[in-house]
Amino acid sequence: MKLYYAPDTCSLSPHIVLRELDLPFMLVRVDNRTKRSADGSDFLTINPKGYVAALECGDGQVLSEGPAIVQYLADLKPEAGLAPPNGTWARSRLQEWLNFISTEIHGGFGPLFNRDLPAAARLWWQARLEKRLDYTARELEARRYLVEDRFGVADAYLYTVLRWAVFFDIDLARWPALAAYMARIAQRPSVLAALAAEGAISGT
Ligand SMILES: N[C@@H](CCC(=O)N[C@@H](CS)C(=O)NCC(=O)O)C(=O)O
Repeated sequence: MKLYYAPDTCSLSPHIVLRELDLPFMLVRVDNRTKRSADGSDFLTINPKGYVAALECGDGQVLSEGPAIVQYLADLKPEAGLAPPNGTWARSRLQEWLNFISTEIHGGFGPLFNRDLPAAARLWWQARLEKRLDYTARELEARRYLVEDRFGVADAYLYTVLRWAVFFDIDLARWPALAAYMARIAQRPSVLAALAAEGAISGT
């Protein structure tokens, strides 16, 4: 398998999952500005949507959309327990979290990356995002991980997007449960190895 990634982006989530599962894979870095891949390919021929992550699955199939990729990977090795079995209540709970992280947190950070965003709009988006963080922190006051209280693919994704807080001076220490969660996940060997391999630059 080949994971197309860019440092400090959402592709860290499937990267962590690949390492958690100890699956064989190659990393291919994408320049998000030029849409060229480090292996020389035009990334738009790999993922016409033009964004990471994309997973080339080895049979010519390319899967995009982080929440789909991490579930695909987890289902390759169900015994690792990174996602509950399909058809169970816990799997629906996982999908609820993945969708929330994708639309409300990942999508909530999105406009903040726009340097031309007017200040009033920036404040509005940041306040909205912080409400989502309030909710997430309340959930994590009661448990260590998002689903079934064991590390899983939703945690890889939440960790990945919460790392972006540092770019916008959003201090996660305001939410002790989130700060503790980030510190806990940052210690995982899969996370340390993925960050080192990507040469990631942000703080957490
Ligand atoms: N819906 C996609 C969004 C992926 C996404 O936002 N990728 C960003 C990095 S976090 C990207 O590569 N952006 C480059 C661009 O849009 O040109 C997913 O969940 O995988």
